[in-house]
Amino acid sequence: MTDETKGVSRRGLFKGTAGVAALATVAGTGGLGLLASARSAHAATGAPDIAPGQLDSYYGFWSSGQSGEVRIIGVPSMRELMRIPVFNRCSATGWGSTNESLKILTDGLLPETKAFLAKRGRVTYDNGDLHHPHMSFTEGTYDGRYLFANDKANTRVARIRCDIMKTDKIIEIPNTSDIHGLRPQKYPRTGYVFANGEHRIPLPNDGAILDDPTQYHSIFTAIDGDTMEIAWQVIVDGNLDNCDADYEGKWAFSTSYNSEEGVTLAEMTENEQDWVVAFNIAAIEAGIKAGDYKEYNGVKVLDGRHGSKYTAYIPVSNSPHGCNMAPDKVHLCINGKLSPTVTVIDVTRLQAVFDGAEPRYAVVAEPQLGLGPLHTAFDGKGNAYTTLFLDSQMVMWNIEDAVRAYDGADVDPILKKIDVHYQPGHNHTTMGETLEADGQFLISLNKFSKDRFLNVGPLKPENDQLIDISGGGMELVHDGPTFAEPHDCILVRADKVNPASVYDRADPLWEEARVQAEKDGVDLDWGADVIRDGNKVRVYMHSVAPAFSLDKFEVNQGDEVTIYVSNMDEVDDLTHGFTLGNHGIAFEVGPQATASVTFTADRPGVHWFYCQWFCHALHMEMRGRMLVKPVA
Ligand code: CUK
Ligand code: CUA
Repeated sequence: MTDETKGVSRRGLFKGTAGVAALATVAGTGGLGLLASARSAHAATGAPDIAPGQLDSYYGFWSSGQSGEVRIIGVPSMRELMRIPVFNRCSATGWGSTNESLKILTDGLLPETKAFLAKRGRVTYDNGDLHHPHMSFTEGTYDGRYLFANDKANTRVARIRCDIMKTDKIIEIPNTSDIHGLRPQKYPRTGYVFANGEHRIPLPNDGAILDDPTQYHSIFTAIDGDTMEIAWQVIVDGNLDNCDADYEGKWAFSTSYNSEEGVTLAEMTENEQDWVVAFNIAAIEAGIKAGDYKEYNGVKVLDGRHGSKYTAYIPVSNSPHGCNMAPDKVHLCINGKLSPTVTVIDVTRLQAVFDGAEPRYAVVAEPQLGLGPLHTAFDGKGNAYTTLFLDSQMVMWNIEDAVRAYDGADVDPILKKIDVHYQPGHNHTTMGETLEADGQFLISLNKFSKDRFLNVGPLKPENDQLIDISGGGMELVHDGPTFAEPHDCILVRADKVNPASVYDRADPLWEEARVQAEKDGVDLDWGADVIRDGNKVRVYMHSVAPAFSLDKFEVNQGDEVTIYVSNMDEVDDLTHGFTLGNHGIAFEVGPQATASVTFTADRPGVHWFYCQWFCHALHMEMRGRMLVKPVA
């Protein structure tokens, strides 16, 4: 296949020769023709110019912070492709009101949380604070199975199935408060999902200990990514912030601020130094086997405070933030935040530290990069890119040069700085947290957009900027406004992700509907049935554009009604919806999917239900009536 056949202009090709040459080395990985055209186009026009109908080369999975969802953004076009509801509610898809989504949103809650919510007339939380979406790994690279994400607000971890791009598990993490840093194990596979409890609380947090911060703890959690059950937890000193894992399956790391274990800002920033905690996975697993733990809420909790064989505390400057493992398998970058430095730890030296070496022995570089380093990304060619929050800059530097400078060589590791707009938090490179880091694009997730877009009032969007790094430098090529508030993203080569276009009728998502239909002797696929069971009524219908299989059904006022809708269209992109007027009920029914909702029919009268997903020329006619007979 030539670039001509991908629709790249000749002019663009000539202008983009450097990029095209670089691409030749990674060709055959799918969809890369686009990179050439995006790059050549921006050379001509100043922005990545993806032709209509042209596909992106990378899936970007974006967090959304306090919005509680995950967004899929095409890169390099920066087009928003989809939103995946996770901890939030979604008016379009019915996430949070269908039985299938409520099961996922409630099953993993702790009993005391369920009781707390029940007293407020609710079954689950309505909000979340999703910072860190990361894909499952096999042997150091993305495997396209799952995404995992944290909820800082309500101490939960979610899993998204990448075959259908829907959340399939949400669990609440006991014994800890406010899950922040989250990363999957990279090798040999995920495996564990590591999650940091940020805020220190008493254990147990039952009110027996209140204003005595010396008895608060932070806890590091390892979740089994296959079962979404908690494998073990480790109590640590200090606060936990961000985390990462190595490429050999030996270590996990967390940045830790507040070594003072204070509870006020002044107390938390008093010390000159905080630390990185290194977790020794093999030692922890042996400790679990040997029974060296206490059980809290059914979870095995090890003591990893200072002096334990499970952890090492490596001093770094006050209040480190980002924790990023380089794809060279050796260097772990700890971003200084309050210090202008990034501390580089050689993970091959960690065993020596566990064997008794002085902890700073593991530090092999500490370049001074600028003010407010928060996060670092990698190009797979030995360079690192660090966001400077206070300087509003991205700095590109060479890791080996930083190591040599730390050894006394007269070399400046800084290669280039560019302005970003404004105050960047996370950054990310294409495939940059995997062994397949390809050094094509860099994203800067900026916390402030200020004057970069039309003024939309006091609340302004964030600004996600795309930077082309393929030519060995940094060229800012795109501004992309986003709603509150991406903290982190990953950029996954398109061929790693292969979602289905229609559901499998055997999908476990609606297992309960399947079981109930069987009990009721009803065909879930093709049925058009109303089953009465005392004051419970189960309505089964299917949809084939442009009709539901029932155009009316009748229930009595006060009945508990469950409506099951199966979309039997087998056509790519033929989604139907089910909205029940004046009942606050609306949900998506994807092709070959079943979805259901349960409510009490306590409004006598005629209520129309309709399909809210434009599906056919007769979409407006795709509707029917629910007749609610008053009870005298
Ligand atoms: S944190 Cu937000 S900028 Cu939650 Cu990963 Cu650093
Ligand atoms: Cu079915 Cu609109």
